[in-house]
Amino acid sequence: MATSRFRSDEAALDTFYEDLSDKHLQPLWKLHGLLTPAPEVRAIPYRWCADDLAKLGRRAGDLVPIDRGGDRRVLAMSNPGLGGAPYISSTLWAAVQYLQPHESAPAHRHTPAALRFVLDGEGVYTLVDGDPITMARGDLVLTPSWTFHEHHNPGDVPMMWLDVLDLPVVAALDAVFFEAADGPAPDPGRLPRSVAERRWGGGAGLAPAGVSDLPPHSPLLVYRWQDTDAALDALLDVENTADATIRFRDPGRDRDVMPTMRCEMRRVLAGTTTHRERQTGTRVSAVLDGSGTVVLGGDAFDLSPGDVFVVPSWCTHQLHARTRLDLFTTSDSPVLEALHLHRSEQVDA
Ligand code: GTQ
Ligand code: FE2
Repeated sequence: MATSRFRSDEAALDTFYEDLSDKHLQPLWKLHGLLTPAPEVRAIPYRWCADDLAKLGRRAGDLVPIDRGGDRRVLAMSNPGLGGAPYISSTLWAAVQYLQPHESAPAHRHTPAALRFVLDGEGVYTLVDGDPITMARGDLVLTPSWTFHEHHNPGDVPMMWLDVLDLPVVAALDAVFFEAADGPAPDPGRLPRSVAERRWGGGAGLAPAGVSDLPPHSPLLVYRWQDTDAALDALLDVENTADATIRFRDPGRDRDVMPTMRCEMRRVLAGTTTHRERQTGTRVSAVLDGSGTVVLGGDAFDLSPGDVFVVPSWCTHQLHARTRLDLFTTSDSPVLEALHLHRSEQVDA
């Protein structure tokens, strides 16, 4: 494809611009909007309603057998500002995945890392590098970069959950690899408890000593709602506050669960309005429980259980909890922090 051809009324300069174009060169003095005073973000603040996600997920379940639609029955949230790209922002993929009773999504692995957050239901299990992880409401499940994963629904009811991947980051770095596993998944039979969970989920602040071969992500692959819920209650109580956030940690090294994605759970008590803040990087949030409003930039969105919304980079966000609000948030903050590009500020009016 030819590069841009710039124009000038001055004959010599116009010829020069033509020659530049022939050689695929561009003059910076004709290029605008590259070094902006603040991020110019194409993604817009947006909310997907639980009701729409559930109804359309069910229809996908009825209309698209998992073999006809490819490996995974997934509906990607496409940010209206991104011109039709299947991304929720320039850095994150977010989607709902729907699995009918007795269906399986076959094993594969890819360099983009994924996480699942369960907004409702139970019964599905995921094998992560062969380790069986059961999934239930409020659980956070990790499928880190290049780990094999496959989802199975042995139960009698369909199940849907939220997927978030760092796919756009990995794609921008031209580092996407994908591999299907060969052969059918071995039937785990009676489902044992995850080995990772038994090794690393022993209790608060407890981790096995002398482990020298840690993976580049959290060795604990599932964070149970019961623990998150209790931690939030305790924190609200001890801080005597109406707004508390728990961060999911890698228990092996005390850092974010994966190199590219941070996960947090926030609880805001009824009647509370939070500080108005903004930061660089994308935040994807999902309402586990409660109702209220989120103000994103100049737009207010009602929130109900199961709703998903995106806060684009440097867009202000503020919550108002009508009833007690439990909000899961994942972000690309570890990437921004690693590159020293993280900025945040409180912008209370
Ligand atoms: O569950 O394996 O939303 O590979 C996108 C890509 C889910 C998955 C997505 C995937 C998966
Ligand atoms: Fe996958």
